[in-house]
Amino acid sequence: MRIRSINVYRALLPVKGGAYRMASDTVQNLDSTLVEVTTEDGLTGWGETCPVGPVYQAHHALGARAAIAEIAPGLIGEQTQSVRHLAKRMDERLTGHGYAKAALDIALLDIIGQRLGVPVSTLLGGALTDRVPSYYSTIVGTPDETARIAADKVKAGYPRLQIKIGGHNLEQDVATVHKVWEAVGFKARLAVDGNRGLTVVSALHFDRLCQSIPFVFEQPCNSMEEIVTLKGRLTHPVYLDENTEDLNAVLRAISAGIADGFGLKVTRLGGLTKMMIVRDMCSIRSLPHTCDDAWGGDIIAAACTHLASTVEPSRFEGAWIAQEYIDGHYDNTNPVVIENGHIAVPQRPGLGVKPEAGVFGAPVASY
Ligand code: 0XW
Ligand code: MG
Repeated sequence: MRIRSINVYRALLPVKGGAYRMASDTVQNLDSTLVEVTTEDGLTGWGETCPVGPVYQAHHALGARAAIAEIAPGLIGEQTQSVRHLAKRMDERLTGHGYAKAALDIALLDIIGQRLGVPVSTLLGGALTDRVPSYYSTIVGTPDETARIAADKVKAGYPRLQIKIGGHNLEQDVATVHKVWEAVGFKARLAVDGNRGLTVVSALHFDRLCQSIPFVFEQPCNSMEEIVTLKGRLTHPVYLDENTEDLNAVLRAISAGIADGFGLKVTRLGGLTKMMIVRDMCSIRSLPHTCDDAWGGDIIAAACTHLASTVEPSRFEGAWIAQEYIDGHYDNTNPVVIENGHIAVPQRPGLGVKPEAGVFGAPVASY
């Protein structure tokens, strides 16, 4: 069945609590782009891409919509049974911009799943579980407040915490991680995320001053080259996040042994189809990873959860979704929610989530 139309919508997602603070940027209001792809026989599939502001990585909301404007007209009339065909058509229209193509990739999988009567997780190779662990990500804050939040979130059932550091002084970062460790100890696995904010020098000092605390050190410095220079000099394992800009970057990080694991974002890698490849590359080298996106509502949360359910659980670091920071849902009948630090995998055909009629207002573009 062929694509009849593509509508593009915008959703503004104010950050619950006021602000989400990382070393690289503080964001207060996120601008999400949704695509609704309709086939000639009236099936609709949804996709979403929502950069966490324009600074976190080389993505921005207007860029996503401009890229979709280049691509979408060329998809009208195309067959929907092959994601590979759709990927080829998208690449013929626009080079790069995987984070925009990701929304269309997700929407197509939603359509195929509904047509076959299977959840998207089945199209991704099959779920290994019906409930995936999530992790809680704190914002850059004071040591005492961060430790209090960390303890609360462990009590709420999160098996893993990600503590944000960077963007202020070393003393505060060191104190934060020590206080969190005193508060939660081995009750949760810990990641410490620098969000590109540390120099090599400060990463080395921070690492040594926290030597006895077991955590993984996520994206300490800006570039993969800086992180290469840390190799052999750090106590803690290093995970890459923002530097995994595409499949080639992941391939380099794995083959050169630069990363011990990854914080992965579905849209940054170009969608679920590309994420499957990365999942399998990580599996070959037994590398742990997350399955997240930078931000977004129920559609992207469902996409992350479907993929997460297909990752070998012993190597899975959790699916981060923005639900804790967003008021309300696109689909109040089948919302994607975190309960006891875990997310139930949608079981209905396709993504298992359908935005309610009119929830985004009028489309901002139609093709
Ligand atoms: C914790 N996250 C998944 C949410 C924000 O997008 C930042 C990100 C990260 O790990 O850097
Ligand atoms: Mg990160």
